[in-house]
Amino acid sequence: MLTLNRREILAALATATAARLMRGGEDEPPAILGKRPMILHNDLPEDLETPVRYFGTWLTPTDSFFVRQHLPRPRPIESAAFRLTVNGMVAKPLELTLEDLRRLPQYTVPAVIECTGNGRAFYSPKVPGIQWGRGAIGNAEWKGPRVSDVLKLAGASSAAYVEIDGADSGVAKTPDFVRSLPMTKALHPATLLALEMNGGPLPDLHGAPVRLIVPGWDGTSSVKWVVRLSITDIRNNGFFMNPGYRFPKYNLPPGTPAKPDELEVIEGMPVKSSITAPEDQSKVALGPIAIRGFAWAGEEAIERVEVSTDGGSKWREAELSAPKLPFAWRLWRLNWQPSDPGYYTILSRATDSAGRVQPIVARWNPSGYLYNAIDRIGVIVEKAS
Ligand SMILES: Nc1nc2c(c(=O)[nH]1)N[C@H]1C(S)=C(S)[C@@H](COP(=O)(O)O)O[C@H]1N2
Ligand SMILES: [Mo]
Repeated sequence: MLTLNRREILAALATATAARLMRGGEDEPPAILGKRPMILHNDLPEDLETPVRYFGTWLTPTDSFFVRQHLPRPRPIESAAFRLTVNGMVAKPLELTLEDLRRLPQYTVPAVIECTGNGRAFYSPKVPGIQWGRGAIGNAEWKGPRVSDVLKLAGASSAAYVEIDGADSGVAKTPDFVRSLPMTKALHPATLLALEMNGGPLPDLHGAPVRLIVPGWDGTSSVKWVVRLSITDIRNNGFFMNPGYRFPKYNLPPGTPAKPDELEVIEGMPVKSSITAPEDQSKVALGPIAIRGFAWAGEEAIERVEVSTDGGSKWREAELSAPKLPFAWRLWRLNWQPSDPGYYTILSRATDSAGRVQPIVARWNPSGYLYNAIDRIGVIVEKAS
């Protein structure tokens, strides 16, 4: 096992080649591809986790937003050469330019993207896959036309699915990245083809020039580098729909395999809170301590976050940031004044607007998806010297 320090490598040092792909003429070498130093799980393709100390603002800055890729990034496309194909069960198949997409009404949606495997490292027994901790998640403002407006342009019929293809293509044993989105979710007014992220152009790492945003669903649904939408009655059955990104219908004894016909496609996300300060196992001085974190609940809004500083015996309600929205997260904070030095176990537990509460134990599954147990850290409170 690598230590935390060794995992937190300056990505710029680790992949000099990737840095060369950086466009623009900065004076000093930037951190990799416009990112602050991230927890580097893979360099090619880039899998970058946000260290918890970067969280603390409602919008996660683009330069610290996590990155997840299964395949090498596609070669950047000249804006003028870009075409989005819309085909299948449509009256009028289309090849849309970026200008066509910009001419449609533009909408802004704040939404979390959380990787389905966020928190995988906390499952016991361990499961294979990237050992994400708390940082395969971020909340950003996405802007672009609605998928529904694009489908209207093409005269899409009332089929069951939209199939979405990203420009990244299969390599070795990893197949092409294609996903199916149920039409009801595709037509939701918050489902966008994003051209912008946090008020700036969508960066290449996050799917430029066009990515899908499926608010409230698992990160995998938000296909990057979108080049084709196909209207169809058949759900895609490629790796990223089956067996990838499926969850057991029934609870499994931890450590046991799932029956393939008892796996379901993951859609909406569960209620979850994470503690971002203090850091787990850190030392803090005796005195007032701000305990902070974020909480989100997929398509629901966060109603309440409770915090315990004594291992779950007593709970206090944390202060929540406005606004209270579906899809986006809320930051929370609890001011704590421990009376004595010593070791403290701090827990956070969120409740959403549908009444869902974070469980004590997350549902173990062979792929380590959807980890959402009550969060837990330990801190050492020391007498100020
Ligand atoms: N084309 C394409 N889209 C993709 C992926 C990918 O590998 N290829 N990864 C998905 C997964 S698993 C996640 S969690 C999100 C991550 O988005 P981000 O890198 O912008 O944070 O993108 C999704 N979209
Ligand atoms: Mo993911």
